[in-house]
Amino acid sequence: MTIVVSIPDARKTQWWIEQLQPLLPGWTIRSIDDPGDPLEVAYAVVWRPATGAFLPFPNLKAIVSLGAGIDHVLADRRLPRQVPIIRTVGTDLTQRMREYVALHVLRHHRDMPTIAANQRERMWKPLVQPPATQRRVGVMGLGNLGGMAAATLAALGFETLGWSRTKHRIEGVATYAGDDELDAFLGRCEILVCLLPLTPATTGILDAGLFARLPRGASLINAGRGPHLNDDDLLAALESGQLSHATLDVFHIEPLPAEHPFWSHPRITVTPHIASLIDPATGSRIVAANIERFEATGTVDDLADTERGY
Ligand code: NDP
Ligand code: OXD
Repeated sequence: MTIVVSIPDARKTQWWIEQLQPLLPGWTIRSIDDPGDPLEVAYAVVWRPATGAFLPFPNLKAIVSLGAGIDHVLADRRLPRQVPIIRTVGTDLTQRMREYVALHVLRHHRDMPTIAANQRERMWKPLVQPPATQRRVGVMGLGNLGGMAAATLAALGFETLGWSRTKHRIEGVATYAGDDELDAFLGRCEILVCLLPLTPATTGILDAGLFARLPRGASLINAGRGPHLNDDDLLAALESGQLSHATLDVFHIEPLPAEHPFWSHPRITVTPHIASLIDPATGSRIVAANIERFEATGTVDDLADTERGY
């Protein structure tokens, strides 16, 4: 039986194949571009697969997303809807996201963008910020990543809030749930972190209406997905002073096109979708364990709910 790997970068595809093969000795692991007998293909391990990529494989048992998000798989209009999707999550992913969120929340909290701009002008201007205990930070999405990020911010001393679809309990975090509690949550967020999955309900959620409900001068960190954000609304909110700064890791089009205004905006920080990732060395162990468990039991903990979209 065969496992095919599909990643838009041939070198990375090869790297994953080399890491997975010794862990799954009973399987033949091949690139999706050279799958051998298509009837033998039982699993596809993928990141941003091409439209229709799975159609040649009628015996596919599951699709393994090489990431926490499954939006890149569901985006395929010709996806065989009955095939389960397994997310790849693990301690590397949560650890890296905790680091990214802590780094950028602290950077906004201590107004490092202004201090860096002052340095460029050789300007010695001490800025006094309140301690973290007097800074309110909100996290949208309290799943694997958002839940851990919120706990990390609370441990740093921030007054931490969290919002999700259903109610969560996290020590030291004031939690809100559903559309009814969104306004109460937003009204308190001086720094807002988006770690939502991309679904029809969350597409475009970071728009002018949402920004208007934040305290004036709030800042935004989006490490969820690019289409959560209305780009023009962000530029207008920065222009009006409703928002003071944004750090963006994800974009409608990736790589972010060279002519996009975000690149040169003085109050936008662009990072190239590196908030968190799973590398083949550790990720392959998680993928292999999930495939073995799925083979044995027909399910895994990291099974996505394709109806819900995450
Ligand atoms: P999870 O599926 O574990 O958690 C998703 C969270 O979002 C849950 O708390 C869920 O609520 C909440 N949520 C979903 N829909 C809504 C809604 N309509 N309203 C309110 N809350 C909602 O996901 P992860 O934490 O593992 O990952 C989150 C996302 O982070 C990924 O989907 C991906 O897009 C992004 N990501 C980005 C990376 C990067 O490097 N930039 C790296 C990895 C992931 P509930 O718990 O109630 O269901
Ligand atoms: C993911 C990502 O979904 O890296 O894991 O964006």
